Amino acid sequence: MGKTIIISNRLPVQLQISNGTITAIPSVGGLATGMKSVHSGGDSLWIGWSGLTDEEIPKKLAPKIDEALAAHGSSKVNLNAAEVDGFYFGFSNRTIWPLFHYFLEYSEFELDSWNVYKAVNQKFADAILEKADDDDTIWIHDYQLMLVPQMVRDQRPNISIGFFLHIPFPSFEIFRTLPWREEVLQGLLGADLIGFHTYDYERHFLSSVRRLLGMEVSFNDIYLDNRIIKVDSFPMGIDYKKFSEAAKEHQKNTTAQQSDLQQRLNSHKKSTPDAKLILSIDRLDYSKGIAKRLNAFEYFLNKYPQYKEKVRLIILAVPSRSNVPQYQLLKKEVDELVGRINGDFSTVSWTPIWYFYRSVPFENLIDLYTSSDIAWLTPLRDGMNLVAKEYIATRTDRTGVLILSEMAGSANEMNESLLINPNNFEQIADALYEAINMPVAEQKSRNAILQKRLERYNVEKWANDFMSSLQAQKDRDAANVSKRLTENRLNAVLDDFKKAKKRLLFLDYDGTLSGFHVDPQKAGPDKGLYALLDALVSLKNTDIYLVSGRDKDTFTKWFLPKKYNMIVEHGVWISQNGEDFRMLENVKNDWMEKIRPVLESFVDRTPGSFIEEKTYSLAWHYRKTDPDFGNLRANELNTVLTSLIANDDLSVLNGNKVMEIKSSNVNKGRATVRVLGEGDYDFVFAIGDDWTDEFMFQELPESTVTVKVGRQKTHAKFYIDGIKYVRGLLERFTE
Ligand code: GDG
Repeated sequence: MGKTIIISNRLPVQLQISNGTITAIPSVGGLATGMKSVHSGGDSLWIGWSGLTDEEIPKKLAPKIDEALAAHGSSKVNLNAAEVDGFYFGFSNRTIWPLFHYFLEYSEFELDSWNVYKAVNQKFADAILEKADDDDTIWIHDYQLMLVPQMVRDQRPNISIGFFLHIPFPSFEIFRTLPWREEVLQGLLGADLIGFHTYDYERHFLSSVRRLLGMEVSFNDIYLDNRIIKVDSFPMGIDYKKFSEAAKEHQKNTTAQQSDLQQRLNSHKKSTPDAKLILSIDRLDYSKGIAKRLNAFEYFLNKYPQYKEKVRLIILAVPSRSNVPQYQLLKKEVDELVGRINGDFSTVSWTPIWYFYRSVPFENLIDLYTSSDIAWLTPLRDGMNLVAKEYIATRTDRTGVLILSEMAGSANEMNESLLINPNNFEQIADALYEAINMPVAEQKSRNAILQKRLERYNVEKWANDFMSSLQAQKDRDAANVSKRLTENRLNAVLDDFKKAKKRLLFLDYDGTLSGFHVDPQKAGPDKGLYALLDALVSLKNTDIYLVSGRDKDTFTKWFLPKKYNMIVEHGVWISQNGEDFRMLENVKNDWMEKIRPVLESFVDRTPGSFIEEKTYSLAWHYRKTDPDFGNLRANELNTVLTSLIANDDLSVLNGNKVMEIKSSNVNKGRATVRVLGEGDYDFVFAIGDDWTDEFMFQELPESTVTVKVGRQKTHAKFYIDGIKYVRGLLERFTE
């Protein structure tokens, strides 16, 4: 078993330099805790930035820092101030963060910061490569490092890589505005497993992969030439025990043991026993909806004036990214709003909002959670929102009401809270009213369900689930490898080929000898392909057949002058030794009159699709359509055709982005078997990539060497990774 390497922008350790000495203090954040089970013992390493730029680290201390970090199983990536600026404050936080949180108007598309982002991602990748062995497992975290998976994959093709995104993945319509969208997707696709908090983010990502890269996606698998990538959702949990235990301990504190903050909260509660404390905690970030929340609070006070002096809103806004302009503006806006609302509503004995702009120690966090009657969290977008989960975990007597924005990932798992749309002030005001008046029994029954779920699916379970899924992906890959046409297996095939007295090779054309083009007429043979086929055809005692679903006119033009043997239209026509095509199967085409108008109606209603008319079949192509829409229409067409052709001897072939209607007694399997019967062959080989080639793989005799191009499910004996390996393979026969 190899080791585990975790990579995140920041290390789970805080460095402090004072009086020339270094201390490394482990951070207490959710991620660090969650990874405990993964990052423990001597067989794991955490790589990240220490939080200090090169300029801030005195030269003399550098080796000491490495030592101090090593003691915590950590290793640092060095970044200078310019790198931190372009990579972190620049591309990560001025481009990706706003874009992925749907703040399109805040997203800056600066080439310079993109270049720094790329360079710094390469630094992280290099740091991994320096430490990684082939059997290690790499887990890369978050939006700052989206290019790292592919950078590592380039150098270590077989290493196991997982990636988890902690923020939302936006809808394709948003993501497509990024100038470097393809590069970002390609970067992520270096991973074997890509994890998101919710199914929505997962499906947005898959949709972008299909639409922008044109890749094949089946359920939550992405098919690459030589790998299958799994995409899944893993909703991150919290360290439940830590919060619930801290709350229990907190209750046992004597007055003397209580914090200053707790004593103040207590005296406030004592003076106004029936007043409710409403709490909100977030980093001061525009995605968290703090300004809107303040406006909504004002709206509530106007709509339900009876609650003046009966509620108090505590806002803890934790300073964050304060050198990004939007955050400075937000700070100003929030300061002003708090000032204005307090000015408008305060009385001699009441200030409606207590506003803290700072971060507080964990102890105070627990004071706030346990003292507040209501937690009110209204992010406009939030990957998950752990504060919501932490509040519930600290409510050991099960009282308390959570009002949560449905735009937070955690809303998916917290249905028992009061879910609101953060833009709907009317709804929010009513939710506050409901929370204030919710009977204790109802609070308890809601929280009981929430607590049970949070306790079970805690952060440790989350991390373990991700790691087991990554392991399963590795195992699945290993199982698949058993069918790969490896060098050893190929050598055995070539041996049989050489020994054979008479050989027969069937070669599919599109997707095997030639790549797919949006316009099928452009996928004609190139010089290299002619040269390869000439070499194969000139082999002694060897018959080569091109086997295709294409129409005979196209193949006549491309290949008849070369006198290659050809089977076209799935087996309707055959041409041997340069003779004109003759019919291999007796088929009719009188059914076409009935089917053509149906296909035409689908072309009319499906932009980008078209009909290809062959002598004995009709094909509806939809490669150029919107992928979702095309699939939807293909399903629809399938249903329509199935009922239409029930009494005819016709069948529908579902190929790669094409549906073809033709006589049932025509297929590549039947045609190749007939050709096989014409000679005394003792070596037979067939290669193809799509569904229609499966007929060959199934119907040719067991002794045939059948090869699938790509990793999809197949009846072939072997597979090769992708079309780019086909010609190299066929060349081996000519050596
Ligand atoms: C990102 C995504 C996703 C806050 N103030 C103090 C303090 N905290 C702690 C909370 C909580 C954490 O910080 C905040 O986590 P969130 O999940 O709410 O939000 P982000 O920081 O934006 O995190 C988010 C998360 O990644 C995980 O994937 O959920 O959507 O944006 O744990 O307790 N802790 C202390 N003092 C404070 O003043 N000690």
